[in-house]
Amino acid sequence: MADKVALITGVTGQDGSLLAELLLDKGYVVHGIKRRSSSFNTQRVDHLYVDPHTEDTRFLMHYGDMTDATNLIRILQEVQPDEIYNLAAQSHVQVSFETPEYTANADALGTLRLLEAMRILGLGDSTRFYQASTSELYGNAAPPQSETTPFQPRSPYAAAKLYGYWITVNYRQAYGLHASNGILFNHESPVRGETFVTRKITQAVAAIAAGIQETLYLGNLDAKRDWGHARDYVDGMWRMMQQNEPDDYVLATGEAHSVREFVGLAFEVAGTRIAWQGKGLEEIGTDANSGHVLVRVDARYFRPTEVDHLFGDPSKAERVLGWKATITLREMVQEMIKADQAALAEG
Ligand code: NDP
Ligand code: GDR
Repeated sequence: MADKVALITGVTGQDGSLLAELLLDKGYVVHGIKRRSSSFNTQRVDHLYVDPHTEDTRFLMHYGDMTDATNLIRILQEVQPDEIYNLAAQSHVQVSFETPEYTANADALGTLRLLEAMRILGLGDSTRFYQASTSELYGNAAPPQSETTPFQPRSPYAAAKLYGYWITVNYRQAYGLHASNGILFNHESPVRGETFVTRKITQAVAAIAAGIQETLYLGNLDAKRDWGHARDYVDGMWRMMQQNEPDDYVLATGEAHSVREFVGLAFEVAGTRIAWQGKGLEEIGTDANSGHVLVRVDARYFRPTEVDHLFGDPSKAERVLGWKATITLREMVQEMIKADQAALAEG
């Protein structure tokens, strides 16, 4: 039997790069879509790339953009994938308040463009589709959130992803596509984007320990998230695509922590105990030994509407997919800080 062929949109992102590694390990031929950029944007996948002129490469990249339908149609026609993983998105919640129209174009209409491309090319019977849906869909809904919890999106990002979720469900119901939503809670890794809160914290902890940064500025310390490790989550995506029937699944750890707790854990892993004082914008986190102020609150990082408390109920994924988060929060924080310290040491 021929090797399976996967197409990953957003292959240069955190999840895209980790999923590409997983699928290559499983013997897939992996195609990825990357955006044209004036500077290099393929650092996360450069190690997977083999020069196609010299060796038999199983990892190929195509220029493309979720806002360009004809380009998506052409790539799908060329690649004829068995599985499509739609991971490309303007994925930053706070940035979506600044770029709501672009976010809707890439995240909502981009999903529609891919599904339509599958239909136009008659790939409905041969190609399976994964949509990167998100716990942000739940917004204000009380935790724990599961597949049956009603969505209450609280940002332009979440509203765009809501369309992506429902258009995926609609194409499954209307045209019988094997199209599934993974409703994934926050997942992180050493290759997490530097402006998401976990990586911002681990990079700062490494830099403060090395004496090259004094203070970490953050927004809402009270927000609670269910943080897992991205390696576990890309495995869950693949499992969804191996099911005979398409469906929607929550992937989560089932545990929530505040941003404040994450900060405390990250400093603790690096050998510093944080003592908290004050409230609101005046709150500070100090080194409990020296009294130095290491953490301050900055109003610029607050969002017009916040999602206060997310933690997921992954029991359906556990039951049907045999999936469970395997990496603990502490293990993940240790891995992230170690990687950030190593990067600093390399200069
Ligand atoms: P990243 O932000 O790390 O990666 C996003 C990817 O999408 C990058 O490859 C980016 O390219 C690409 N991209 C952005 N806009 C476009 C566009 N217009 N056309 C083509 N490609 C584009 O996100 P993650 O890897 O963390 O997340 C993957 C997906 O999962 C996203 O859809 C995200 O919304 C969703 N998600 C993520 C969760 C998480 O906790 N990580 C949780 C739930 C859902 P470039 O590298 O050039 O910027
Ligand atoms: P989130 O992740 O919005 O949950 O979206 P992010 O790490 O950006 O924020 C998590 C929480 O931390 C609070 N916070 C800060 N956030 C950032 N980025 N920077 C700060 O300085 C800061 N201070 C406090 C935020 O207010 C928020 O409550 C991520 C993305 O990957 C989405 O694409 C994905 O869909 C969801 O996770 C699930």
